Amino acid sequence: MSESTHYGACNLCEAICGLEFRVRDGRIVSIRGDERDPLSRGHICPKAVALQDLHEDPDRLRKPVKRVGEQWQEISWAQAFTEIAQKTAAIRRAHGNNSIAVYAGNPSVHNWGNLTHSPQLFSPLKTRNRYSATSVDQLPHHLVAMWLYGHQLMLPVPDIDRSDYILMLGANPMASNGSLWTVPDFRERLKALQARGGKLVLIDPRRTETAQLASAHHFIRPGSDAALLLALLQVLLNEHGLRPRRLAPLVEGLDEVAAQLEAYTPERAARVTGISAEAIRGIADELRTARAAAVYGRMGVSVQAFGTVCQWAIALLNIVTDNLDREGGLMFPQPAFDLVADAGKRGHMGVWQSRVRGLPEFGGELPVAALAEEILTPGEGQVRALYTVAGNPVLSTPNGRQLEKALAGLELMVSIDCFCNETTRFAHYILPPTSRLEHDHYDIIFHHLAVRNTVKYSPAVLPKPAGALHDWEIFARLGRRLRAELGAQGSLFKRLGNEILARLPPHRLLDIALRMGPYGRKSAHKLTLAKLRARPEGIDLGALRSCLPQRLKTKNRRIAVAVPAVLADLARLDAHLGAQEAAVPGAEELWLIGRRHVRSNNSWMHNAQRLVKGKPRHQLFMHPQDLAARGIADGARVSVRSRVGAVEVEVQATEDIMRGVVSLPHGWGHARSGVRLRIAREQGGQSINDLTDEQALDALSGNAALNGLAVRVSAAA
Ligand SMILES: Nc1nc2c(c(=O)[nH]1)N[C@H]1C(S)=C(S)[C@@H](COP(=O)(O)OP(=O)(O)OC[C@H]3O[C@@H](n4cnc5c(=O)[nH]c(N)nc54)[C@H](O)[C@@H]3O)O[C@H]1N2
Ligand SMILES: Nc1nc2c(c(=O)[nH]1)N[C@H]1C(S)=C(S)[C@@H](COP(=O)(O)OP(=O)(O)OC[C@H]3O[C@@H](n4cnc5c(=O)[nH]c(N)nc54)[C@H](O)[C@@H]3O)O[C@H]1N2
Ligand code: SF4
Ligand SMILES: [Mo]
Repeated sequence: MSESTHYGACNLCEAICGLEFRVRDGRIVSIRGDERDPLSRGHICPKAVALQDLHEDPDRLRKPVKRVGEQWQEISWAQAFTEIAQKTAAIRRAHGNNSIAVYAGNPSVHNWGNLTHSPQLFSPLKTRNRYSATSVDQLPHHLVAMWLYGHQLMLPVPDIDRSDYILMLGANPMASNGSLWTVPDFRERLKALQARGGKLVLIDPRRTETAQLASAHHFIRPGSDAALLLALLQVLLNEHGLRPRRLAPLVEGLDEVAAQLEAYTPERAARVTGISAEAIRGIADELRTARAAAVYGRMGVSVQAFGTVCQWAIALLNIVTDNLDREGGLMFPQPAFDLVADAGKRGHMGVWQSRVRGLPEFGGELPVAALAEEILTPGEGQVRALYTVAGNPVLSTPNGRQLEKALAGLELMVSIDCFCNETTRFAHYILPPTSRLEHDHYDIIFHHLAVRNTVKYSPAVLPKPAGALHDWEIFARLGRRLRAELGAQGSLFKRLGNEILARLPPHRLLDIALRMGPYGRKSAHKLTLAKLRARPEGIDLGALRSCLPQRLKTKNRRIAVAVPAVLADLARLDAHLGAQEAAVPGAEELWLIGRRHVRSNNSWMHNAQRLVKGKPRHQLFMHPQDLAARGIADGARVSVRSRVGAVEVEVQATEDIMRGVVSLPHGWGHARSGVRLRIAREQGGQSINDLTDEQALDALSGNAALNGLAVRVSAAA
């Protein structure tokens, strides 16, 4: 009997918790939190043990498969790569570069091989039809970061461990474990904040798991946060005449903003948000007087019709109160593998538009709400082939039924994915990578968002099976075949560079990046991969430090807050607020919002028995008075209808949701034909994205407005 212990980081969500794995005879026998991890300090959630379930899942694909009619045939990698490369090249020759689209899903940012090697596959395609989960998620954050700080990845995080006051909107870290805020063990950090006499004030249409711990919670009508945030800014800028002192040399345009916000009074905000003017002035006072405060907002305020205005206003609140780049306020992490140093990835917008609706690209990607119409609408540039990587857009993007129709008509669809799920069942080829336990990991993204600067390399826990390929190897090999098929591209040096990069495994790139990085050979740390290997629990690089003047990437090295595009969007906001003022809560139309649960992760972890056991968690939450008004009983089946579709679900009465609001989690609805997820299929539930509307966008960014959708609910027939 052989037994061994391994250490690593969990890469299921953004918290990157340190784990300890015990392995006996090639099988996992336990997964526990690693108390020595300097960031997570032993914290884990129930999903960590599901890493074993994912690995052992009999439904997980281990070999490439090709769809022949209704059947899936196992084929060799060589056959898969040859056929895919030939078919892709033929489609491109016949219909041009943009006839091939790419969609990258959420795990792409959690799997470092995708980050280092996906350009091998996608750059040679030269397509403008690139999509990802970013445009159903955090796009407004990138846009605001690019405008204010000059780099799309300059996303400051609340320095919770030293803060005294956090105003949080539309986030539920008790379920999500933090987002664009790597904050493992949020509960303990919050308790410590409260023990110091600090406060967490939460704004959410639902009394969430986080609300239960908050010092104060205010219900808000979905989609009205911009009115609240602008009123807070208005009170601080105009009623108090507040201007930052410490940040003054860096900031320009505040007077212009102040003048534009005169009309956003707390009284007006009260009428649309449901939060009293007195409470709004109270929050402004608390923000103004707290020793160190942070304003933070996530999915609820990003993925709604005014996501960008909200994120801009949040950034400005932190600037006006002098809390940006300050201990206990909002700080910029400084990771060892530092992408902000990469001048090439600063971000750009509107360099091209989508063909059908004219939506702007951001950072080289188009809004995914436009993907289905780009496939379905005939004409030059119509999408005929699609690659999906680590994504399940049928369940994750608005109007999933429309996307299903589109996928069914593709000439070629290739999915790099471990499961045959709601999306990949439409593929002609599924290319499955190794499991998360079979490859090594370094978190390239989330150290940029972490509440402490730390660094950690996680070697593979289990050996790679014979014949299996990692994600990065699939990208590298298929990319090489494709380049050959498309004809050699670029200069000799460019081709040489490609060949070298394709052969270098991610860990070799990491070693180079560490040496070149801020803790590398020019620093006292002298980080190398070897040093990381010797310290598998991770290395502490210290608390977050003020760094804004050096890190700022804008051309004039200042923060120009009066962003013209945002100020221009206020007219759209005014029209929306007018309509919302007139709305009667709980009348015919209800506002639909989403939710997350700690035992679930987007759409793809419902095949783990350990996570789905117990009573179902996908009911529609609805206020008892809204139910009574419709003569519907708690627990009944109801029909929920929107402009694009209808679903039938079970309803659960709860006073933890605001009147006029209903909530349904996303990622459910697995019982579709051809889905090969035996446990998930049995779970019931419907996809909220069969209701969400591909036309409902934050017009400024192109991000989908998934929260705050108007729906009607009635007893099921
Ligand atoms: N367990 C678990 N963890 C996860 C995930 C998961 O699926 N499960 N997903 C991961 C991913 S991909 C992400 S992006 C993060 C997301 O992380 P969070 O944003 O923290 O998670 P959500 O639960 O989506 O929180 C959004 C909150 O916004 C509220 N809300 C909805 N509409 C509005 C509105 O108009 N205004 C306001 N103020 N609030 C509103 C909702 O009630 C909800 O509580 O979580 C990550 N972590
Ligand atoms: N209505 C509504 N819709 C939402 C949201 C919401 O709050 N409400 N949240 C949105 C958010 S924040 C996000 S991030 C998106 C997520 O949207 P997606 O990224 O499209 O969906 P996921 O459910 O994360 O699907 C992940 C896929 O990756 C595969 N996979 C897992 N690990 C790996 C790996 O290591 N390699 C490869 N190649 N494949 C892997 C899984 O099998 C699965 O098919 O959903 C969005 N959709
Ligand atoms: S919170 Fe859970 S899923 Fe997220 S990294 Fe930690 S253990 Fe993994
Ligand atoms: Mo996300």
